[in-house]
Amino acid sequence: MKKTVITYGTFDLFHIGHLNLLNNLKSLGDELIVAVSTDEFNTLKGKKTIVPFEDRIEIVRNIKSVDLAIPESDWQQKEKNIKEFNVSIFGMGHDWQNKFNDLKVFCEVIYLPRTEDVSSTSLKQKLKILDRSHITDLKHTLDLISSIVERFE
Ligand code: C2G
Repeated sequence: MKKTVITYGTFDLFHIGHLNLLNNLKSLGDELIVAVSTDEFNTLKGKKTIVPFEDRIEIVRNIKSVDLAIPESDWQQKEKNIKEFNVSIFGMGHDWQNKFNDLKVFCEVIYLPRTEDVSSTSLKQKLKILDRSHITDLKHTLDLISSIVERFE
């Protein structure tokens, strides 16, 4: 019987942490389904994203390990998805450790190690430093420091 694995996430600024998780999950079964959080659901999660949903799901859809990508639009759809796709394994990164144990009545629930030192949040911070307005702020600060130094010369 085909072993289907499912996972859920935002997958903003798709990075190696996401790829490692998807590849690890696919290695546990024959088919991997990924539910990608819609922009509206991310607002519910209190999560701001850079990349719009249509692009995030299209990127995930084209990852070699992914067999099907579907929208994640609410917290309650997991049980329905597990039943409709006859899922054997529900998997997430361990930052969600024990948060979805209620699904154990429907399928195996696993939490895999996260990839260290990379996250959408850290990438956004790095991008922010490159942002023009940030450079303008830095220039103003330097001008202020220069004017202070001149007074003491
Ligand atoms: N992840 C990882 N290593 C990282 C970053 C993320 O293994 N360095 C994993 C997370 O643990 C998660 C998946 O990649 O299992 C997707 O991460 P996010 O896009 O941040 O997903 P999140 O916003 O946590 O949404 O209903 C569940 C939620 O939709 C999960």
